[in-house]
Amino acid sequence: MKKSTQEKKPAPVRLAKSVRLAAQQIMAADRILISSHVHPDGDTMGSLLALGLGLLSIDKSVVMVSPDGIPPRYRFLPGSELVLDRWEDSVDLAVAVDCGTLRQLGRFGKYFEETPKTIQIDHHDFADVFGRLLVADPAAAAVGEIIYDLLKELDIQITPMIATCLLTSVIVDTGAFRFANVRSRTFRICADLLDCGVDLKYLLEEAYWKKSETTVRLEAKSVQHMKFERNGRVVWSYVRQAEFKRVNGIMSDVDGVADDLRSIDGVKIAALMREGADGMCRVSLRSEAGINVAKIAQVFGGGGHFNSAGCHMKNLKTNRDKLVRILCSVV
Ligand SMILES: [Mn+2]
Repeated sequence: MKKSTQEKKPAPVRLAKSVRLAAQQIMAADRILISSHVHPDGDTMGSLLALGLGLLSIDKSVVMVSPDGIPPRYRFLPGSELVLDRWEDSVDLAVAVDCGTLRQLGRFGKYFEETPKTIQIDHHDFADVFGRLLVADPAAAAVGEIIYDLLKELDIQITPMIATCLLTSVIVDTGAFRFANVRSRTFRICADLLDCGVDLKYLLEEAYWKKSETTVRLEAKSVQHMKFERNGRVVWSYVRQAEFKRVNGIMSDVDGVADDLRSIDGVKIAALMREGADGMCRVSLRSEAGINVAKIAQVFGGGGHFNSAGCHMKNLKTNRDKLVRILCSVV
């Protein structure tokens, strides 16, 4: 999830303090579980791996988990082969990266209810607090920026592998530095990461440019299905489960489509609905400055950022009409 153009008041003291507390809890823990969110994106994957590899480098016992595994497009990330999608043993500290709600942790949510110490590292504007320690910075373009601070606090050396994970997190959540969430500190952190030895050309190719043929075929479907409302101010589209199946595709293949829809001249709100195998539908919302789509996502039990949010819906027929009506009412 990404983007926000809302004015934000950073709280540097509180943030620095929570980063310090997180570092203390990490150093005191024997076995640490770090989890990404369901439907993982580059921010949650890069943050998970950067923190996991960092802690392994100082000989901490770490379990890296991702409830939905690793999408093929992020398997180039260093350490991705260490990430598990199942884990049952207990741990004494659980850390969630880039998760705005407990539900986003899927099957690993139970660790955040059962483990005595839990840390939620997040940058969503509209999030639930479920971690006993919250390390949140809504001004951070990506959670990778907060992980960078945490690694510095832990005095962990940022190796080229760790830097690659962190830079991926920032590149993906800023749409390769195109979104309004980019701040001067984003560039400062990225400049430092480049100095740590990242191969930027390779990384941009892997994390940003490269698309599978399946992705392009599914993007074509989403273009075919576009519906414009309110004189082109609202656009919505969908990809059916049968269409995913026909090209052997998965939901993450069309991660970029919601942003593409929003980039159409005149569009103020864009919605993309992806139908899952279980009949559940995943909705991604994007908006231009001034329109809070996280609030709309919350109506359906979701959340996210001011200009980039998402939710899940059952009963697509009824809910789709309701969603489109709400989208049309705010522009
Ligand atoms: Mn994020």
